[in-house]
Amino acid sequence: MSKRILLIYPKLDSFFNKLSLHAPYELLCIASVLQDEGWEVDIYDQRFCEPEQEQHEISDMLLYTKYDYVGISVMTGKQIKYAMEITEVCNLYRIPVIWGGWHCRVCPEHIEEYRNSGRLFDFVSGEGEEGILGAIGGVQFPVIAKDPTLDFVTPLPWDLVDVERYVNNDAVVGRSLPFQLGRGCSYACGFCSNSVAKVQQRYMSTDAALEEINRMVDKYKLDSIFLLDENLWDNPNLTDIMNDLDGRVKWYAQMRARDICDIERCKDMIRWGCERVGIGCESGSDQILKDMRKQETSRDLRNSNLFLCMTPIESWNTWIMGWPGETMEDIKDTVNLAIRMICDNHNCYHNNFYMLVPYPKTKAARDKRVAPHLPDTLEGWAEYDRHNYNCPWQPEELRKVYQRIGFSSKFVGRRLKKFPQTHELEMRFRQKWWDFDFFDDEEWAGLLLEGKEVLNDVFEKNQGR
Ligand code: B12
Ligand code: SF4
Repeated sequence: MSKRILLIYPKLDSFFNKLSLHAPYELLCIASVLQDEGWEVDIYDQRFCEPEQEQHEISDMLLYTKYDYVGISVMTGKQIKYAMEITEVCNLYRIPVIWGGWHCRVCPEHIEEYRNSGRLFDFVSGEGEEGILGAIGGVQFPVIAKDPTLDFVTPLPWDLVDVERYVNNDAVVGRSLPFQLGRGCSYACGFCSNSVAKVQQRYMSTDAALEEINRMVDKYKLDSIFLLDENLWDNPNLTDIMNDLDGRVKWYAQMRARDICDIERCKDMIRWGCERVGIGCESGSDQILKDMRKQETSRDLRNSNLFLCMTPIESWNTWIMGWPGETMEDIKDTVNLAIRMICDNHNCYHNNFYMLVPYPKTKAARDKRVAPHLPDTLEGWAEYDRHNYNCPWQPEELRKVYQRIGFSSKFVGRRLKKFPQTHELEMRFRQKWWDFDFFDDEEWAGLLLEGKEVLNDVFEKNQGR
């Protein structure tokens, strides 16, 4: 009789349950090698489950199918909480549970304690493919560890999930699925979990990548792929892969600003069908960028935007407010750069400005002003909500300004053109950004109210879209 395993992607926090339903790509990679070893695999994505059904749905699955193991993916934050709940249910059915994923990578000591308490069968603190085979078989698979490529995840068993649930993602145009050409990143930014997990860099071979992408595009009639790579330009096979695809499918990817400051590269990106890049700008202050170990300057950010301006490629930028030690001058530099970039490039958009969320063991989390505010247990990280952190390590006068920038960033530089009711307020907020005028309490109380009304209006009209 063949062996059977259930892989689970638990819920995220409520914001992400509604938006961005990226397919559980990590589970497909693991499923691929499990199938090669003769396992029957099912994948369950809890994000689709109605809140009142959470316990029942899992119970029903465990009751009606005889699973030998359950594997759960766990990122820092609410996913831990849901993973613990699921694990409790599995324990009732005496099914051994194995955890893997980013929280296991960055905080293995907490998970070890949890395992030692007898509630968890095992966990994997590195790449899951080899790790899970080791956990369930008690043997090592050096074949994967020694493979310098990522080819062992192919072919990805997309038929284990209902692809139609994921192809229409809010963040992309047309039918799209995620794909990863390579893992790891050679940088170590002070807010990024990569700097802690030190993921081994490995890349899919050109032939395997082409076969896999072409297969996905044909089978699922894709318009685009969403590349999950953390640092695309590290990949030595990129040019060959993209040249061969020759723009047959559009793509989206994260990129570093400095990597875009090259006219030939921009020409390639257009030819290769790049639609949009996500750029982690983080700050307009060179001092803060340096402290973050970004290895980029505000000049790189401005220049990359000017390069992109000559292309049809959109940029969706992210910014981080509240880095420990950030001053009012630093914030001013950031707001100034962000507003200039929108004026320089009509294809430049900014995501909401969020507060720094220090993830375990990163440079940000180890800062002595920040560390006392962070959890140090598994249960503590399970309640860690990126919306609750309002930089208690920063002075009150800055926190007020952060709040106002954060709120107005829902309008300034966003993709709200199709909502005329936002235009007037966007112009007013833009002027505030130009003037760095965030200090009048009474005026801002009014603006916040007006803004909330407009957003409610937009939100209501788009429900059920
Ligand atoms: C796509 C993505 C998302 C998607 C969801 C992913 C999904 N599957 O649906 C969305 C957009 C929703 C998302 C949201 C967030 N994300 Co995100 N996301 C990613 C991204 C870019 C790709 C994930 C992926 O599929 N990777 C490819 C797979 C193959 O690699 P992997 O995830 O590392 O998985 C391997 C191992 O971890 C392990 N593994 C994973 N699961 C399991 C399960 C078992 C049983 C086993 C044994 C092993 C195992 O094996 C896998 C294969 O080797 C990663 C960065 C990256 N490139 O990985 C960030 C990343 C995972 N996200 C991150 C963060 C911080 C967030 C947010 C908090 C962002 C934010 N600021 O709001 C939110 C989470 C909100 C919440 N907690 O509720 C961090 C995680 C940090 C951490 N300590 O947990 C990452 C690593 C980015 C970073 N470099 O900091 N994210
Ligand atoms: S370049 Fe991106 S993925 Fe790499 S360490 Fe910095 S933030 Fe993380």
